[in-house]
Amino acid sequence: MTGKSPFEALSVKTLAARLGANEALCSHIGKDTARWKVREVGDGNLNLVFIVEGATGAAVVKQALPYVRLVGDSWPLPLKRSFFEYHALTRQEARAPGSVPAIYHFDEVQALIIMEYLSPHIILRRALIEGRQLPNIARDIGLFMARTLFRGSDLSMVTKDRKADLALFADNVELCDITENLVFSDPYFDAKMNRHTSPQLDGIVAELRADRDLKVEAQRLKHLFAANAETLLHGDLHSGSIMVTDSETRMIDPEFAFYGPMAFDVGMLLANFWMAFFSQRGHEQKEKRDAMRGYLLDVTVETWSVFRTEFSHLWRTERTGMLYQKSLFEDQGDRLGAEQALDHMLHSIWTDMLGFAGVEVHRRILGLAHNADFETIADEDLRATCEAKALKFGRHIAVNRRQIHSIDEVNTLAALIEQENRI
Ligand code: SR1
Ligand code: MG
Repeated sequence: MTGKSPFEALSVKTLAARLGANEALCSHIGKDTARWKVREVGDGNLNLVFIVEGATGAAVVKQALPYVRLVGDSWPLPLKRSFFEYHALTRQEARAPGSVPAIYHFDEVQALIIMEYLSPHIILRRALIEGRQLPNIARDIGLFMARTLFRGSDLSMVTKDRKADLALFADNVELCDITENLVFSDPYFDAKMNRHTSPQLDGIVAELRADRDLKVEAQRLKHLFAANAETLLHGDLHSGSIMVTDSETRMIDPEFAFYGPMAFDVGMLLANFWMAFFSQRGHEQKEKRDAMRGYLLDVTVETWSVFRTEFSHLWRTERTGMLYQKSLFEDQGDRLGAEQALDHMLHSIWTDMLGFAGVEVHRRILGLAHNADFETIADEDLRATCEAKALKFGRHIAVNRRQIHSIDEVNTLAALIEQENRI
C-alpha cells in the first residue's frame, strides 16, 4: 500500500495483503505475512486499532475513519486527525522522552500510524476499575504534563517555531469542535446525543441545566479553551489515553492536540482520577475499596505536586522563550521577581484546572461520551448514586474554583460527598 492510493479502511482480512510490503512494519514483526495474526482491538470512540503479531514481534496499526466510530457515518470526521496525532506524538517524544509509543511509520493518505505494541500494558482506566494501585502513575504523568506543557509554550520555544506550530495545529478544527460542544455546552442543555442514567438522575440534570452560575462558568472555561493558545496540549488526556504496567506509563492517542490552556490537560486528567474515586463503590464486591479510594486521592495529590515541582524546575532552568525573560529578572539579580511570576502562573493553572476538571466530570455523566468507570456498574441505582456524587463534586469545584486553595481541600470535599448516602 502506498501513500498515493485513495483512502480505504483496513480490516482484519485485508491488513496483511495491504501492509505486507511495508518495510517499517516488516522490520519489526517479520515479513512472512502468512504468519501474521491480526486483531482489531479499538475500544475508543473514533478509530480502528489493530494489533499485528508476526514471527519476530508485534506492532499496532491505528487508522482513522472518515466518521465518528461511536456514532457512525452520519457524523463525518476528517482523516487529518491522524496527521495531528502523528505530529503531536513526535513533539511529545522530544519533550518528554520515553512517555509515548515509538512511531514506526506514518501514512497521511491512509490516515494510519504504525507504532510500538505496548505489552503487557493495559489501559489505565481498566486498571483503576479493577482496583489496581499502580505505584508510578502520579510521578510519570505529572512529569509528562509539566514537560510537554512547559516545553511547547513561549516559556521555552523559539517564538517563530511556536507560531509555526500554532498555525499547524490550528487546523485541527473538527476535534476542537467536539471538545467545545461535548465538554463545555452539551451537558448543560438538552443536546441531541446526550444521555444519562434515567430516571434516577433526571432531577439533578434539570437542576444543573437551570444552574446559572454553573453555565456561566462553563462558558468562561470554553472561552479560555478556545482563546488561550498557550501550549501544545495532548487534548484528550483521560485515563483511557494512558497505558500502564506496574512500572511503566505511556500516554497515547493525542489526536485532539492543539494549542490551548495548560490547565486543560491537567484538569481533564485529575477529573478522571476523581471519577475513578466516585465510581469505586460501584465496583465493590465482597472486599471494600477504602484503600483504593485513599490511593486515588493520594494520586491526585502526588500528580499535582510532581507537576508543580517539575514545572518550577523547568521555569528556573529552561526559561529560554520570549515570556518572562531572564533579562528582566535573574540577569538583574531579581530572582524573587521570577519566583513571583512563577507563583502567578501556577496559581492560574490551579484555578483553571479545577474548572476544567469540574466540567469534564459532568460531560462524562450527562453527555454523549461516557466512561467505563460508571458505565460498567450494572446496577443502575448504584451507578446513579455514584454519578450523582460526582456531579455534585464537579459543580462545586467548577463554580467555586477561585475560592479553593489546596488539593487537600478538594479531596476533603470529595471524601465528604462520597460518605453521603443519598442522591
Ligand atoms: C465523539 S468523540 C467523544 C469523545 O471521545 C474522545 O475520546 C474524546 O474524549 C471525545 O470527547
Ligand atoms: Mg482517544
